[in-house]
Amino acid sequence: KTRRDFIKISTAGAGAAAISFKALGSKGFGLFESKTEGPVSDEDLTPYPTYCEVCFWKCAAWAYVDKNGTIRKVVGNKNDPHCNGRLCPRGTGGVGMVYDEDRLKTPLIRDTRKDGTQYFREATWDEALNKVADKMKEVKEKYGPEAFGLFNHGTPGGHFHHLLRAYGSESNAEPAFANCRGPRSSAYFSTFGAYVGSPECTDIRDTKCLVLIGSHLGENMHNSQVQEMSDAIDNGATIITVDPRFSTAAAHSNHWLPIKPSTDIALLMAWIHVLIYEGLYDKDYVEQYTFGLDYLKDHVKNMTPEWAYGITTIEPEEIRRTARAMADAAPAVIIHPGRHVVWYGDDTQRGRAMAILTALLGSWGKRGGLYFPEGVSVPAYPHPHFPEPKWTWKDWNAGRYPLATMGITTEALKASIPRYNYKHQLKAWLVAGTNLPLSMPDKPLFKEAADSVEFIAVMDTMPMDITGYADVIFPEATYLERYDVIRSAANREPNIALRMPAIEPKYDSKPGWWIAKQIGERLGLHDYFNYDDYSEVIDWQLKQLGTSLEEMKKIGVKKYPRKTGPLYLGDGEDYDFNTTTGKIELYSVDFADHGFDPIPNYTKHPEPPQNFYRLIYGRAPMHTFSRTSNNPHLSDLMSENSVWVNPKVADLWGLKNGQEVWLKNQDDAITSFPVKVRVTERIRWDSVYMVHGFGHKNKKLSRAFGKGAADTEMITNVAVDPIMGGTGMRGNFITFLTEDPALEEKEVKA
Ligand code: MGD
Ligand code: SF4
Repeated sequence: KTRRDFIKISTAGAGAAAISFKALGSKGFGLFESKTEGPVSDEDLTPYPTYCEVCFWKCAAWAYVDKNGTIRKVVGNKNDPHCNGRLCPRGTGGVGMVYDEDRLKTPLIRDTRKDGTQYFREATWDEALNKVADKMKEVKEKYGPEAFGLFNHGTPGGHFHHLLRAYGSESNAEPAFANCRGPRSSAYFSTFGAYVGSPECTDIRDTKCLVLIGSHLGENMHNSQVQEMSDAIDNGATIITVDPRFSTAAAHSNHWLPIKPSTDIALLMAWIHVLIYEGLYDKDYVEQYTFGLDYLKDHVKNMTPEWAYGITTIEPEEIRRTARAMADAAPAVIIHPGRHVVWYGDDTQRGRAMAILTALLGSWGKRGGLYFPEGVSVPAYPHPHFPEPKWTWKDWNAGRYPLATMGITTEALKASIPRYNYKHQLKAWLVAGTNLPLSMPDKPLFKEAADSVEFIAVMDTMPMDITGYADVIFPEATYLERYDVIRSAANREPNIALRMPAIEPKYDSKPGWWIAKQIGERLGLHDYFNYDDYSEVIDWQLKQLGTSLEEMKKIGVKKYPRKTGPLYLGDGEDYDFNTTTGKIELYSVDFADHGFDPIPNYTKHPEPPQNFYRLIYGRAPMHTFSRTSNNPHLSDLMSENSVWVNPKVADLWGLKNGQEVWLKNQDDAITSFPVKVRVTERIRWDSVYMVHGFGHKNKKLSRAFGKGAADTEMITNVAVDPIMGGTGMRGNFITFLTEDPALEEKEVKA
């Protein structure tokens, strides 16, 4: 028994009335109707501007509300470059987050019954806020404010980040860095002195050749990117997809390279070899803008397609053909930088290889390649300087991972466990908008950390698995019920988008900004929260940007002229890159200084033992991570995941389509739930594939509980990237159990 038992939320006497809300023609994602009302026309609806929170593309949208205060539909804002007026299925179904009857409805506090069992009881806001504020005061006195850590993701996390900084801590980490795009940031920054950002600055609409390396656009649904890809296909662009699985993108490709997993760097280096040794690279561009061609040429001398064939299983001629196709299209060619890129622990180096290839093709800063994005800088609402913490997340790393630019989640976990003996330890957590049990690899590490800290407060909209570890739970209002930070992501045209409430928060939920402010006030931090309503902050910011809340309520999105110059480099134009040499670094001076390979090398990774298969995982177009699995509309489209198994392997094991199996990994971890087999040629025989985000363990998620299996449970081996601390997750191998392991255990005991 642990200090903090995982509680499957069931409150004494929670039970708010079930909502009579039903999707009309649920597959169509047209209009959602409540049971008691018939269809309405647009004239009877009031539109409110928002931007979507179902994934992090943040498409701007209009939420249409009827006279009874029900949101009838959410549609894309036509003026928004993230969506061009069209939302993806998840965005349209986002309204299901509001009307999900499983939502968190009141603040909850962990309590212990007379018999010692723990449970959550309903609490008033005052009681819950006081409890968190008191704990923050106590931690500050006992250990210093730095010992209070924050795990955050998405916009809600931003408000808590502000609170934490005002309180004196910068001990925060979000999965979006170390579990997602961190290696890409380090790779592109060290090569070009710039980031690719989100939305990525890929000029897909004008490209002639799109190279996808483990990026399954189409299944990995990022709205405008997928729209542009579909236009590029219509315009006859060459699509090259490198994936051990025949993905949706592969099905639309001219070339599908079913690479042996974990060998991508060898393929990339062979492509670089062909471009250089066949003289196909952009000589003027490389001469003018890059540093280190001679080193690179020497480095890849023996990295021939024949060499790569032995590693990747891709035919040498196919490697040459595809390299030539890229060169033919250059500079209108995109080596897509990918997004969730933490695979094998050498991911920054793989990113570097992709960036170097991009440079040789002369496509950075070129039409149809990667453009120069520009964003709007939103001024901070005036507040006193944040206090200087004595230590920050950087100190957990103790000199390791020198290129980490954000807190590393696994380091935050280790800093929470006394036996790791970190000099700077975390004693308590705030968790905002991240479901750590399903997003963190190495579940035993997460559990030990959660059990070690003295206190956990979670702010979520749903009773996700993470809430079972909390001492205090704050029910946040969903994105359609609250004001939030102004969206200002960089794009071709600088732009901003407003999120305002379309309806009042349901139940006793409150917006994240309000919760953060209330805690701040209790800690005597009023000057950092010097407003009554967040709309005042937004209005002030908008006025600095030459508009107002009043105007933005009518338009939702505002575009601004560019100030930083054109989207693309002019021919032969002088350009100073923000790197050590001022050039695009084919040879990274920074990496050499830190003792890392200045030019990427292929290293061999462990292979599956006999009877085991490499676990690879990805996304489905109707779901985002674990956050959407219980959404009534999206679960209606896909309610569980399956495990893709090659027919040869299925034969060997006697597995049939639709049969339920449990998965067991190399460390004897077993999935909590069975998962259905999908027998398909679309996956290589040495690997299996699953969609991430299923296998929820909290019974309060009435649709998602026990549906499918969690890939995360199988990811106990993490290959850490020494450059920036990324958590490589694809070095895990699974085998099949065809009998219920729990039954087996019972039989043994009997
Ligand atoms: P989700 O699983 O979607 O994302 O990991 P997470 O950030 O944990 O969980 C989001 C949580 O936020 C949910 O609990 C949801 O209910 C809550 N939430 C949603 N909307 C709101 C809101 O408005 N307010 C509040 N307070 N809460 C809200 C994502 C992370 O996972 C990322 S970025 C990547 S790329 C990795 N992907 C990945 C993978 O592909 N496979 C495996 N095995 N692990 C992965 N981990 C990483
Ligand atoms: Fe929402 Fe889809 Fe846009 Fe993501 S891509 S923000 S889910 S509409």
